[in-house]
Amino acid sequence: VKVQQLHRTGYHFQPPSNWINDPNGPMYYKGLYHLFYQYNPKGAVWGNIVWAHSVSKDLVNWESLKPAIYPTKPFDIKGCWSGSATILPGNKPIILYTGIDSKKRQVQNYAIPANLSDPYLKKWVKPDDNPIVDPDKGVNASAFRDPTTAWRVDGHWKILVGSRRKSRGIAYLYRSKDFKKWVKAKHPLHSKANTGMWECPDFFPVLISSQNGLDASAIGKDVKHVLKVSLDLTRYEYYTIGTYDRKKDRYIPDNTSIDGWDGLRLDYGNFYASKTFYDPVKHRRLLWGWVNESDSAVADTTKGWAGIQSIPRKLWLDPNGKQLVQWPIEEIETLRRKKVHLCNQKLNLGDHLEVKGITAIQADVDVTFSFPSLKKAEPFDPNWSKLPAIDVCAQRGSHKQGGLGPFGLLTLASRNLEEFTPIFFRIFKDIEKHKVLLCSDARSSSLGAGLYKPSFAGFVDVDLSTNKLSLRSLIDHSVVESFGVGGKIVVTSRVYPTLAVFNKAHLFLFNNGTETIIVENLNAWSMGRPVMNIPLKG
Ligand code: DQQ
Repeated sequence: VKVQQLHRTGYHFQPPSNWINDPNGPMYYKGLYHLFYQYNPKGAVWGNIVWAHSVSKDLVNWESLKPAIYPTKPFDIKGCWSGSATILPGNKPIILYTGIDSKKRQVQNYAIPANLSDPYLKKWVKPDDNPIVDPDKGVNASAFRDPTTAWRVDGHWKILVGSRRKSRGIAYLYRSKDFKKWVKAKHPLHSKANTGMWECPDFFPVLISSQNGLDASAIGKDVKHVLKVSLDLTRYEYYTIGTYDRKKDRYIPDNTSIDGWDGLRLDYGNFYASKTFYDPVKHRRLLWGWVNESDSAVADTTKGWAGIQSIPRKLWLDPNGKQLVQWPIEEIETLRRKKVHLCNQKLNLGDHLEVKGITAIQADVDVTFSFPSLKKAEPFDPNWSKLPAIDVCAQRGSHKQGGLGPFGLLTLASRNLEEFTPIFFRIFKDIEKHKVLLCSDARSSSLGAGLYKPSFAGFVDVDLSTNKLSLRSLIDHSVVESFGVGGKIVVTSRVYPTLAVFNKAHLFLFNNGTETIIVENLNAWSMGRPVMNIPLKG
């Protein structure tokens, strides 16, 4: 299959061809960041899964190596599924991953580098004492996967394995002294009724009043914990902030957010099977997520590739302690090329203002809007409080005239707006306070047929006393990753324009509300192309 360039991303992580899904085992080792990922070497659909392997000095430019882990032994002969890396004392990386064994059971295996003096960690060994965790009698062997990075408490290593019992989602806890003999804890770390299979659990500490990250084993009074799971049922992820009781080995979510599928989301759009790791170089916790296609499998096969990884994001606890904040890694700014700047531009009802002079197909846009007051905010329909944000966005969209908003960006737009992906705010007046919706609405993104075009959206808890809202969007051919309010809300969309392609894509600012909006400050850059998975020489 000849790989189609149309819609291929310019600066998002992807291999030269074929299918990818979950990011696996991200880590830093001897000067290099390593990213592994679920990969089909044989085509652009899911199957034949191996751990592909890439390395980078800056998380922007990537070299690809040969697959690190692939089916060879009875304990993984039917597939090498997702997992995580842990750096053991003495700077020794170890990978835990799910093998599909010869009986099609899901088991947990380990792999270690063949040569610790090779910073590329090209060769991995899967010792014969695998698997190290078997599904016991009480565990569903076809729903038992995706081991986390291990953390250590009082000389004991701990990991989670995602699972379910009937429709209850479960994060099983295992303990080990030597990383080889693992014993299941009597109680799971956490579980929740009616959430279905928990894929790719992630469990990590965050600091209460710092943007710095922590190693998985960190403890202290100023530490909270985060539990994130990927829900197979809805294909969305949710997380809670909570307390980790190290004595009882239980996680207790705070009651500041819903512990369930309609709880907090890392991303209100297309983002799944995400995973964080601690970056010891810049003392930060970084997040990767799989951003899959929203086109048909037939189209994926035709174009010869499917799936990308998100831009890595730094993440930390919001000062209010109730949610996480995310921001694209600062390294991505090295790709910024030509810049345009706007300030104090008025947007009246119905205005479209083109942002000219950059490559709108591959851009980084950062904008702050202000408004004179909240008076004109449209009322919040009480019926909407039962609806997910995506449905509220579907009802109001970017077209329906509002009071305060909709205003924002029209990304990947054709000249005459036959196609555009609007990223916008709508502000509603509710009984006690205002509600702010950020929407990334793919419904108008393409004239093409057979596409999944959801009106992705989320509500964001924001202090409106400054009469300002900010938005940053990373636009890249068929993906728009949008960070609202300094990263308090993120929405990612995959879109496939037919007219707004290559140099025919445009970028506009718009306002469709009766209140005048001021573009206080806008910086937009053309984005360059990094080295993206060129095979390492030698
Ligand atoms: N993808 C992997 C599984 C995981 C799922 C298989 C999540 O390990 O549960 O490719 O996307």
